Amino acid sequence: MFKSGFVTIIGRPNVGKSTLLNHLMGQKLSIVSNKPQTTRNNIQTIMTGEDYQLIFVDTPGLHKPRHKLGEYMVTVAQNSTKGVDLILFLTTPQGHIEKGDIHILEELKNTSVPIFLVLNKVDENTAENVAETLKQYGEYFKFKEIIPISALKGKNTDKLLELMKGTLPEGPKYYPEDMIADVQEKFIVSETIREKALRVLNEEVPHGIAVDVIQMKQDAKGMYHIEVDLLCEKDSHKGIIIGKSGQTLKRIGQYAREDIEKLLESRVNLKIWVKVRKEWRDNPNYLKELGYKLKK
Ligand SMILES: Nc1nc2c(ncn2[C@@H]2O[C@H](COP(=O)(O)OP(=O)(O)OP(=O)(O)O)[C@@H](O)[C@H]2O)c(=O)[nH]1
Ligand SMILES: [Mg+2]
Repeated sequence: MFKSGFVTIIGRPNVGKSTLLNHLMGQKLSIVSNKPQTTRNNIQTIMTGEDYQLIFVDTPGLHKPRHKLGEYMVTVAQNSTKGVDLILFLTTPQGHIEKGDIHILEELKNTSVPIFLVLNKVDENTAENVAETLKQYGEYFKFKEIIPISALKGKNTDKLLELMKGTLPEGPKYYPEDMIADVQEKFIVSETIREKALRVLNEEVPHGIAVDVIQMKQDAKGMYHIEVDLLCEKDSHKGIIIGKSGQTLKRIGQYAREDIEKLLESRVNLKIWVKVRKEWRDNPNYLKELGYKLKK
């Protein structure tokens, strides 16, 4: 009997959803950073075994939105809990129930989809903290399973996978077995550049960044020529992104190129143009253009 199902990974920003997805898939498919609100779209990946297929959905962190981009992010994450076979609710050991989690669990109260509580980052927390958090969440909400893990160190993630397989209903092979993600190379390229910008830049600037791939083509020698617009919200941000004698932008480009070369398995010539789009995060036209639009 073949089993299959959709598993959505939800939780507050920065709890490690994308890290878990990458770890389960054994490769980097979703970008990760130490700043909240890194993931902006639902990212679907596919794991196929002998007799099962799991389709994971990584989602943007659930938070109180402050602009239209944020509203979009929260909507896609909320929509991801509908029509799936399992919800992984990720949180971290705080020793108490986080306020943001109360909102999320309130929304999930009436769903018939089974929910696992996945307590991540146990590697950087004390055993007491972990135990107390598990206890409090367990008393507050009826989870199908409760499991402490470290997505970063791969602790208990095999066990989590076994538990997930155990809940799968009988179902079809939704995707061919050699398919691992439903995103295009272009998307991974733009996300990689955004990830490096998040890494290199401080606080305020990175959240207002978007990357638009305007050209991506391969020449006769197999080298890729990629040109992107790196959009930011203010003239002052543009100055920060470029940096003194262009040093900051150069670093972003260098890190991104290294990763993209690995991804595409060929040499890459990457050109990044920094442009200002005032308040693009609140502009429906810009959002649509950049692919932040709800699928019908
Ligand atoms: N110590 C530790 N750090 C972790 C673990 N999992 C993730 N992190 C770190 O937590 C930060 C956030 O990880 P992400 O995977 O980007 O978190 P996310 O939930 O996808 O965040 P958003 O996309 O912003 O909602 C990164 O710096 C990760 O390296 C873990 O198990 N242990
Ligand atoms: Mg993420």
